[in-house]
Amino acid sequence: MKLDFLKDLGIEASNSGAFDGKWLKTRGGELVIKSPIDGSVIGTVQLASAADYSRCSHAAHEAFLRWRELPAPKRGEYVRQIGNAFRHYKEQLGKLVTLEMGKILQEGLGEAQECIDIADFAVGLSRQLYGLTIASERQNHSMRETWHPIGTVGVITAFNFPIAVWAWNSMLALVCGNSCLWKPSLKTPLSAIAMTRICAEVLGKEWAPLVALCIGNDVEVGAAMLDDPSVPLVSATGSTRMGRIVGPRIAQRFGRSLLELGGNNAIVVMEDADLDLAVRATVFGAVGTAGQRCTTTRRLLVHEQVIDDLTARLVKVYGQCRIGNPLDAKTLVGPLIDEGAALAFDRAIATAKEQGGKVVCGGKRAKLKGSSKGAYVEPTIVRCESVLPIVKEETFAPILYVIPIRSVEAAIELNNDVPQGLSSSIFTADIRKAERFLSTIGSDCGIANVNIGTSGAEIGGAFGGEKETGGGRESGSDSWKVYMRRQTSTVNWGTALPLAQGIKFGDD
Ligand code: UN1
Repeated sequence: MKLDFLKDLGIEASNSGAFDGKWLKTRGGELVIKSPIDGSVIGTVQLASAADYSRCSHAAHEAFLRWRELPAPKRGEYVRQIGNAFRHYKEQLGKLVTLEMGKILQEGLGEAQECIDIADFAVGLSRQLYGLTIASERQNHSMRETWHPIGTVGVITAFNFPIAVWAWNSMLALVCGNSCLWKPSLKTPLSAIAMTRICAEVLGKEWAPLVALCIGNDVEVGAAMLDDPSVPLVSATGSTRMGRIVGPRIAQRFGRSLLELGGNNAIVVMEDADLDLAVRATVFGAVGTAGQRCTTTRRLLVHEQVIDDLTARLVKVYGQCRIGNPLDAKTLVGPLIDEGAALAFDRAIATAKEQGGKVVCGGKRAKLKGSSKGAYVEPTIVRCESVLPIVKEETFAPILYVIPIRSVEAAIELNNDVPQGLSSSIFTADIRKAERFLSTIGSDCGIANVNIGTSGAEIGGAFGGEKETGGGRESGSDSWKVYMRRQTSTVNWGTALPLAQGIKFGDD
């Protein structure tokens, strides 16, 4: 594999895993990074220790104290230049994401584009951090709400989106007047190093500590961040298991957490749906990123009149999906992140069979031409006559459970009958069914779509979900508000001191 492009991104054979405005000489031991494509070594990272973490946190906080005083549109100007730098490096970034995470190149490039998009969004936002004026009940008083920076935003990211989810958080955090401190997945640290280098170059010496980076294990670096009083907000993406640790621990110190955890997303297909669209959306949603998005389609709830037809069409398309090297333009399914993920896939298939599911296609490790050390699996469809216990679990692999339904009401009930609540969609030509799905008595998810799939959201909307998905919202819309503190101010411009609620106190 040609790795020359890594040099353009500043990635070397051995890399420091901590950045506080300078790359530190770290003390946390060496991590060897292997590509999931073929197991080849693509670099090493010197991990950060708890002491390295403290340096990064301190530098980020100091930078914040100065940065918050810069007018927001001026901060936006820096982010504009960062967005342009992302544009400049888009090809290399997309390729690095593919190399390190294993998603196909088209999706790697898509992820780099998502970083560009959120930077652009943040630039506009830097002139729109709008507050509110409120009618005061008291004469000669004015009332308003304003938004202020909060400090250093801790960002914990998962392997499946090595750059985009950090960009959602950090680009907003920067225009809001905060600094960021990133703890990326230990499975994809090189992508984090590349992004940090790009941003640091644009920010220059004065502002580089705003994008601090600390690559280390959960026990030392993760725990330090969760307990760090100078990190008022931690935005964490990962499993529900992780969220159960992160959420309460931050709450313990009255910190704020923004959690984006597991999903178990369903597409509902009604009898009147456009099946061509439903097939395409399902394949992208269930097979894309080898089933490793939190928005991946894991359940297909299909009206009994069309379930056999739709399943047959899907089996045909699944049979044509090429599995292999994700850098190859013809490939649609790359490897899973590692052998552990493939074992989870094996286990889920075995459990589904035990519980009465019928594997309609796939279900095995993929046999590739030539030898490969990657964890390649076949995209799999499991037909279930009812909801099996395994269907309620999120397995980060391309397994789609197909379940019959008789009505839109039954579909909504099943859609909501899982612990997670991230994304959902319905395929129908009937406005009544579509609107019911989106209504108060419809899908209980953070994302509910009509005639498009569950994954591949645009950055303009708020992203996140309910229940065990954690309740956080990041990316577009008014998600920026979680990165700021709100202040309510009442100003008396008169000469009397009337009290609210008409209270008379003393002689007035
Ligand atoms: C994730 O899997 O953590 O909507 C994020 C999507 C992407 C983001 C997924 N834009 O599928």
